[in-house]
Amino acid sequence: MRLVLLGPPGSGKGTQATRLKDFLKVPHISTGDLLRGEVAAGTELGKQAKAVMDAGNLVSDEILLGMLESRLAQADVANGFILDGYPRNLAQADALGQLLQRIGQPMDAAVQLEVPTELLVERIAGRAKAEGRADDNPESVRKRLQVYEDSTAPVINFYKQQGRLTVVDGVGELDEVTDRLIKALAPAKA
Ligand code: B4P
Repeated sequence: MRLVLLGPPGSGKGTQATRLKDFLKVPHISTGDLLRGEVAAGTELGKQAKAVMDAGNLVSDEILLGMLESRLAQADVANGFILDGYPRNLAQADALGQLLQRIGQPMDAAVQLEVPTELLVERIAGRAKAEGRADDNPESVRKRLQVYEDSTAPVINFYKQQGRLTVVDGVGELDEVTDRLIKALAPAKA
């Protein structure tokens, strides 16, 4: 199964991907986690990305595509993957389509987790308290939500127009949302 998980910051993409990977038996690839890994390791890429991420902006398409290409070249993605956090704009959606075609791994499903904005802000505020992530401060969160509206929402429409989008309600207990996702993915998994 090659799944692209879409949704605004705080919609539960990372949270649910962690759960779904056991069900689908494929790795969870989070571009946010890959970037945070680079920052933590103090690499040149991480140094470039940190300020951009902390401000709630998107890291350059070129860096992201390079990072994703090398991750998708690893052996564990042979049976598929859950992609979380990519694509985040139309250029990335286009690059992803070309990359998957080149490596012979076409996308099976694109799923959008839908959550109202007030709840997104509440969840991220909760994570800020619990984990202290550098980009979970109110100013950066406002920016991330704006970037989502401006750049990522068109990606949702792009997949919708292609008839490839499934929308799943992301409100509720973690198990409830996971169950909804599993039901929504059943046809693509079969
Ligand atoms: P990400 O790491 O993707 O961060 P995110 O959008 O906030 O989502 P995340 O997956 O972490 O959170 P989740 O919704 O699961 O990106 C961070 C930054 O990296 C970006 O701003 C950008 O700078 C950069 N970046 C990443 N990808 C990029 C790309 N492709 N191009 C350019 N730049 C890129 O969860 C949030 C919180 O909600 C958690 O605390 C969780 O516990 C809680 N939660 C989840 N589900 C819940 C539920 N059902 N009920 C209650 N709480 C819930």
